[in-house]
Amino acid sequence: MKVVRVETRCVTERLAKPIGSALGQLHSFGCILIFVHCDNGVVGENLVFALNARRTRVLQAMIEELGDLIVGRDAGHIAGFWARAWKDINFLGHKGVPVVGISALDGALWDALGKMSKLPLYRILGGAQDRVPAYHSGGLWLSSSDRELAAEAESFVAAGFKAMKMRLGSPDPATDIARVRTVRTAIGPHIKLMADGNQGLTESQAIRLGRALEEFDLTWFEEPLPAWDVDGLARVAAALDTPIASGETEYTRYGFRRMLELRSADILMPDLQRVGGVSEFMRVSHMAESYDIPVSSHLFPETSLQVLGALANANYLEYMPWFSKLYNEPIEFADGQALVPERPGWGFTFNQDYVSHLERT
Ligand code: SMN
Ligand code: MG
Repeated sequence: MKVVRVETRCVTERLAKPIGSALGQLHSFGCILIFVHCDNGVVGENLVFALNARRTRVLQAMIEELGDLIVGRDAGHIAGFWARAWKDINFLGHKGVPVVGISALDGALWDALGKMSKLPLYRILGGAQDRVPAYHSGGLWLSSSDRELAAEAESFVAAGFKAMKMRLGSPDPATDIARVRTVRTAIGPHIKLMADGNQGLTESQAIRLGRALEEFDLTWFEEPLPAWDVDGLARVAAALDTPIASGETEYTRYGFRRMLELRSADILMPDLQRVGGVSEFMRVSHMAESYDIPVSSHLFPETSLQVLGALANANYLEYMPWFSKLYNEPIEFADGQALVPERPGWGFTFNQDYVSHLERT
């Protein structure tokens, strides 16, 4: 099976209501859809995105530029592509946009391999489980009022979720503490609750806030510090009983190796588009296994699900409903767990009608 062509399509999705987070106001996201066409008719699909549709076309150009490394070659030689691309991006750098470009093509090649083999990716990748605990991440934003927080949290429980994540980052830490209390009171002691600092705190602020939040039995305290401060994060992790989760803004095995060596986090959260695709998500997760550290996915639930299904150290799938309309198939849940599809490849295919509709608007 040879690659004959790489196609990309750029669309913008608007959120029904703007969202407030420590990362700023979110009102839309720009997506690049990738289609890797092969000579036997198989098309491998994948998706990368940019918040607020900012610089989305830079990603598109990077993906198209890297396309020449796979066109005319065996689509199943994914590790070969990865190694060639790693050398090729040396001049531009081994983080950021070049790595997103590798991730985009890597994921599409894995989908093509699954479709050609008629197997879901989690089976090709080794297979650990066919369901993964999921937490709802599509709410409990900084922009939610206290009343909205409680109502959203209750609606997630009513929908069958047994875990959910809220955002921190209020100017006064007392407000963050009160908001966590509101959500914990609404859901009771048995539903798992995570909280995301979105890099908004200093080391001492994170330790103080983390200590004040210990009583709420958070499953994790996520990204309290700026992503580059992995040394500071290790000190925060050592100071708190609450587990620290981090890694959504980290790149490749080299970034994660440093986090593991420093013991910066108790849970790693690779993001398929930043880590380096399926190939690098697997490498990083296997490396984490050697430190007895679990991994949780970041965004991209439709694609991350197959990867977590292949990992014995997977703990949670982040369920974010943002991308669901782009796909023909919905994610299915049972008992708070996401079911890994037995369909080939990702098991999720783009809804071409909806994509064409977005292109026209
Ligand atoms: C997040 C991701 C994308 C936009 C805002 C916030 C967050 C998460 O860090 O973990 O979902
Ligand atoms: Mg986060």
